Amino acid sequence: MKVEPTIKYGCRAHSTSGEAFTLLTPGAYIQPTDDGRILWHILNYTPDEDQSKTYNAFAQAVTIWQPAFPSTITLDSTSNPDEAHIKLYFVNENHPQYGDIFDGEDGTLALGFAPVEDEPLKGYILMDDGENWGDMHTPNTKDLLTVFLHELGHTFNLGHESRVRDAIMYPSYSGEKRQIHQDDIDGIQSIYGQFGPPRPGTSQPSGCLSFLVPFLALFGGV
Ligand SMILES: [Ca+2]
Ligand SMILES: [Ca+2]
Ligand SMILES: [Zn+2]
Repeated sequence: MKVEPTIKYGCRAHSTSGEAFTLLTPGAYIQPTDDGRILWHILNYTPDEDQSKTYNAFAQAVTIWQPAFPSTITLDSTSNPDEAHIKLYFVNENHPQYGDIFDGEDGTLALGFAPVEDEPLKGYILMDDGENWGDMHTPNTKDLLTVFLHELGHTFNLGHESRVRDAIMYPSYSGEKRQIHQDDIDGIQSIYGQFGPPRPGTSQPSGCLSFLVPFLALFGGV
């Protein structure tokens, strides 16, 4: 019998029990550009892994999410952080603003922030560089792609899905997950189906209770 480590992602979401996917903030979504793009940008890199491998893992995570969206929306990279809806940022313990958010190895791995206007870190994925990151899960490394997939879900406004262990939005990390689940797709369709034809069998948004820790004391550019 496999014992799952008690490593948790650090999103600040609560879900009601017995529902399907949850949303971090009902009604919130990323407004695509006029030509239908949702843009992402990598602000910095971890010293743990080759930059190209980290970049490729993030690009792959985006590619895995893409089919969940209507065909009118394209997830695309940008070299301009100011226009990016989603920004990836690695935080080490000495960081002047965010150094106290994380907890070293294990515990919280990363934080993903919903696209809500009053959230200073909206669209940010903060990665705990107290972890040892890698391009696969090993006893000594945590898998970048798996965590990117999960945190991207939060930046799209998905909350946790505690009932479906194979969902990428399941709250705990227990090794590699390299795909998203129908439940994750249904969640994206409930948010972004407004931008294109919904897929057959798309669920309605579930009610959910969520809150974001505002990190107001940490507000500022990075
Ligand atoms: Ca940690
Ligand atoms: Ca590290
Ligand atoms: Zn999470």
